[in-house]
Amino acid sequence: MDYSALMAQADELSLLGLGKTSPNPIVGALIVDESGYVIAQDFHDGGLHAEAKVIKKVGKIPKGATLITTLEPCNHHGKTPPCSELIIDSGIRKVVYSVSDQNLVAKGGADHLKSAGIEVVGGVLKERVSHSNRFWLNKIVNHRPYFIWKIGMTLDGKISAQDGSSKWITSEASRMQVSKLRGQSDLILIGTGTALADNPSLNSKEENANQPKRLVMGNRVIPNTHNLNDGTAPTFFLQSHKISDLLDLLEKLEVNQVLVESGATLGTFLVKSDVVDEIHIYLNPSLLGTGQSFIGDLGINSLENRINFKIYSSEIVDTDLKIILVKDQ
Ligand code: AOF
Ligand code: ZN
Repeated sequence: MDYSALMAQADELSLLGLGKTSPNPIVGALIVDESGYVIAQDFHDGGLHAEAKVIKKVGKIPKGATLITTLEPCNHHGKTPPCSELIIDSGIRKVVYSVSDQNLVAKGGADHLKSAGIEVVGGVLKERVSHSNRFWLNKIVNHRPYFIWKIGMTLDGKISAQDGSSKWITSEASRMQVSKLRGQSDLILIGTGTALADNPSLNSKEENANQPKRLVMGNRVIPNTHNLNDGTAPTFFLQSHKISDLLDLLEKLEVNQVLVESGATLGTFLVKSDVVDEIHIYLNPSLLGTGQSFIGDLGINSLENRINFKIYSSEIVDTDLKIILVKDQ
């Protein structure tokens, strides 16, 4: 049986849960019959665990069926009973998973299944699935959410012109991608400067989109008439400039991932605070010369102290170049 192809399918499914599962992981699962034919597939969307959903879908498990799941089945009584027990009771004799569960309260599912005589294979497509679940996995390790900073800018790194105009620097296709990313996000963070200057809604324009929480950081007050107060998504105002206050609030809000759509002030502050894990740049090949730069003074005066990122991917999106950067550890 081609476990890699089946795991790739489970991974694709898991991505449908992005933006819906925090503080929990995204998980995709399949049940295949003896010949490898998929008889049920589902993903975690904040309710039942993915394994429980597929087992429920099949009902009576046929002999020789295998469970394929992107995450090692849990072994604890949390919001739901342990999936390990459910699997043992279901009659499934083989479990294939990708990423081990590092969550101290839930781990140990694989060993428990093995001790019940179930054949267990772990680590299939581990790198790919870990990347899909990087928000949750990072949170377990770093005890803070994963920050993605999205920037739409000109070739010379400007996010608005001298007269303040900024609509639009990037193509419509690029902005559609950002709209999709919003729908997959747990929370969108901006500063009061962007809130007052752009009056953004920060909504995803996708059909039936999940609308992420919104958080505005800074001391200035945002008038009631602004779009951020339109009630379309829970919105929070943090009147502070301290990173510890931000991280404390994000902890309370139980988010795995934050999409930063700020200007230079907040962006620079977050880079200096060493929390930016990933940057999505939409680079439009135009020049302004003057205007607002996407980043401010980082207090670096020598090349040897520069902050390095690695290129994860690059892609042409209509008129723009999209570059995804990750922190160079
Ligand atoms: C999920 N969905 O499909 C799987 C999870 O908060 P609880 O009780 O739902 O337990 C969450 C833990 O269960 C989670 O951190 C992870 O370790 C494990 N597996 N969680 O939300 C799922 N399979
Ligand atoms: Zn579970």
